[in-house]
Amino acid sequence: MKKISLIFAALAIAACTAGCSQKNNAESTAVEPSPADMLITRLQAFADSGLTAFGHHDDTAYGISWEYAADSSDVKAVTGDYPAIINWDLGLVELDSARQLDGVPFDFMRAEIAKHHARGGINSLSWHPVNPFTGGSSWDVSTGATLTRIMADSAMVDTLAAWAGRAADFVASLRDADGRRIPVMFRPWHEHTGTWFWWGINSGTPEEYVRLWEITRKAFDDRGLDNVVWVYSPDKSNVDTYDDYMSRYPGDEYVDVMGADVYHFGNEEEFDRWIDATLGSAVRAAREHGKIAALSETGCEGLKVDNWYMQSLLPALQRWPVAFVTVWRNCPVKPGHFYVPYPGHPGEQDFRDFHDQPSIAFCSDINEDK
Ligand code: BMA
Repeated sequence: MKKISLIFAALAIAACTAGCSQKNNAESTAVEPSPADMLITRLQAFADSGLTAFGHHDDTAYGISWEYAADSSDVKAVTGDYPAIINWDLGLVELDSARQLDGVPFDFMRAEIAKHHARGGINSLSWHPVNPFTGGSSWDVSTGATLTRIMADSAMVDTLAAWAGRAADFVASLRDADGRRIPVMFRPWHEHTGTWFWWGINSGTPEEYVRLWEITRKAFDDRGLDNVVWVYSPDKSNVDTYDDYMSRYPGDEYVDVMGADVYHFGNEEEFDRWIDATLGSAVRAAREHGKIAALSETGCEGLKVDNWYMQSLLPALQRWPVAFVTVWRNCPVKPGHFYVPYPGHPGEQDFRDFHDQPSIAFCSDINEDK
């Protein structure tokens, strides 16, 4: 309850501020804020209230020992509540596939996004497109200077623009029961400071990376989309300083959220150092550029660290308060590939304790109808 009243107080202030500035403009007629603006206001209200919304990838699609079971969620099974944010991945949308790269049917995803929106939750999207030269996965870096080669080849640029258009068409198809566009966060070209994706740091110049954002954004703007909140998310790799974090920043006109992708590989000291360098830079960038900060991807695969949520994640969020945090998926078919405790896992109580923190928000905490 405490969490909800905090958010609503902040939302009321945000709404009043927007309303007041409009009244000062004699020419202005009452303009409905776009779905994207409303989501930004909501995220800003979390940040202003000292709340971090918790997110989980593919939460209602599958979990440990279940797949595509109506309204199921490992997070809900353990805490009694859905995550505030569900992330979905668009990989293979660019090829017009019926299922994304981990097998989730796009029709199912679209329906789940509408359901989560209806229950007051927030949806976000990542995208692992294939390598346009080989048709191999996002991790296929065999083509060397891939970004440089794409940008020097107008047919390839056209291919990428068409692919971004397919991602945009999917986003355009996200509608609530009244036919209104559902707001989503979109986090394209993520972890670009790493070397594992074909758009990574060794694949081209900063300018060529920024071109990717321009091509992508144009496809969305050409379709008149007004429901997208854009997230920039460097990985901790090759980010020691603020300048490293900002080195491939596409610009304020392209970004709403300053993210950071930082995983825990079992060493606390290392995790803390990465968090301070990368998430610390995201928080500073958000402050200096008037954006929202987030820990856009994190987790400890297989929860090999006892009490990871309370002992590692919570202290990181206390040092660097951000509007949201997202952990990766609970995969039923890759043994040990999970990031939240499931029923019967020894970390259940730790995760419930994390859920109960006054600074951490799950779905019912952010539902404005409650
Ligand atoms: C990775 C793993 C893979 C998956 C990919 C895209 O982190 O979870 O199994 O295919 O993300 O979702």
